[in-house]
Amino acid sequence: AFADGTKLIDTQNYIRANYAPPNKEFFGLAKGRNLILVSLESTQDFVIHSKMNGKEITPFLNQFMKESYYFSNLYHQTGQGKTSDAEFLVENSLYPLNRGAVFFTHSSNTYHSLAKSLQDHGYYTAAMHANNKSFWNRNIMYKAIGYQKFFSSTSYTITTDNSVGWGLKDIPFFEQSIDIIKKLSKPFYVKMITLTNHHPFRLNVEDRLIEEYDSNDSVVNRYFTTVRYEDEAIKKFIQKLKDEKLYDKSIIVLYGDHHGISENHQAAMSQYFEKEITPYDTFNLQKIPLIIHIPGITDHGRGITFSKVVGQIDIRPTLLHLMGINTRNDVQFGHDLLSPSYKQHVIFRDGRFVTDQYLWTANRCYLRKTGTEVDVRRCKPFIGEESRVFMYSDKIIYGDLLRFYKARK
Ligand code: GP9
Ligand code: MN
Repeated sequence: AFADGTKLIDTQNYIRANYAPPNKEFFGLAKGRNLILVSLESTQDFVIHSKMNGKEITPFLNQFMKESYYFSNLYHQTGQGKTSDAEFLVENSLYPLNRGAVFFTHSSNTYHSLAKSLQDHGYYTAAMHANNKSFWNRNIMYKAIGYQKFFSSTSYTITTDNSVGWGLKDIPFFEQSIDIIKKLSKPFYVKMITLTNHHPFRLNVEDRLIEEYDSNDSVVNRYFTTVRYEDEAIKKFIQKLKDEKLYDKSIIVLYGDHHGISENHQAAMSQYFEKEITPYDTFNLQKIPLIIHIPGITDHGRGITFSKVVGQIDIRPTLLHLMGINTRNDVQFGHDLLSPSYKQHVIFRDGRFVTDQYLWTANRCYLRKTGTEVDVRRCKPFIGEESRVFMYSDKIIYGDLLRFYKARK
């Protein structure tokens, strides 16, 4: 599929050899629907189905995921580019860079993004985020990703009353977004990014739907309240989609971008979990939720929780296949999570990895399911395997090699 194939032969061979064909049972289940993709700021998976002082932290999501495909072992793979790295992974199924943010360093590259694939199939594409448009260089990078329109802070009514912390609160963000969304030409793809659950997790008293946690760490204490608020915002948003008759014709996808509580908050976290936090636990705190909701398909008792070990890199092919779009010739490093040939092996820049059986971190090998530390030799066959994949992915970014890509029809 390359005009200048010489630069990419190894990479393409690697990608072809590892291609995971779609699962016939799932392929095209959301064909022709609007795609509403929501990036959930700093939302880790441990809050799901958990309680804090007896109260559910995500009561709405806990119900919603029963009516969805939910991936309970999905690890984020972001680096210094944080939210933007998550966006990059999801759009392109390429790995963000080892250092810096690819949104800044390679914003004039050609990408064959999710947005572009959908646009090729007749979709109108837009991104919505109530922050300054140049944050993370989005105003430039979004052109390369190919969103036809970026609704940033200037598209929203932002006042001191409806703001907190980083800006517009999530509830008014979704409310105002609905007015924009309902006017878009259909089918559409909108990528929305929440903001309230961002460090340092500030919230007005009237928006606190649960009490703060009671450790010595005010950041961790507040985190629970902003996650609870975000949950409420999503609940209201889904209701609005129903009110506006947008719900039935859409596929709604929610994913956490990266962790919100860093390793600097171990004491409060071990108080919360009532146990010492080991490197194994730290690794698993890198899990974020992925919820794929297809009205009429995944609801009415047909939701499925998938416990396979997966990564953010896999979201793009999974969504495209659900939407009935082939990715056989795409240059992507993720695999369709619903494919029968999906291989559980998630890699990270610092050499850590996790497979169905093992978890490798801090030069220790653990059994993934139990956290039992085992002889490093058990992990040996996988150690270092990631470097070749990152080399291929980086080569594409550094060489801007997708400019040679021509989609085969
Ligand atoms: C800012 C928001 C937060 O617009 O996406 O970015 P983060 O600090 O999480 O990367
Ligand atoms: Mn973020």
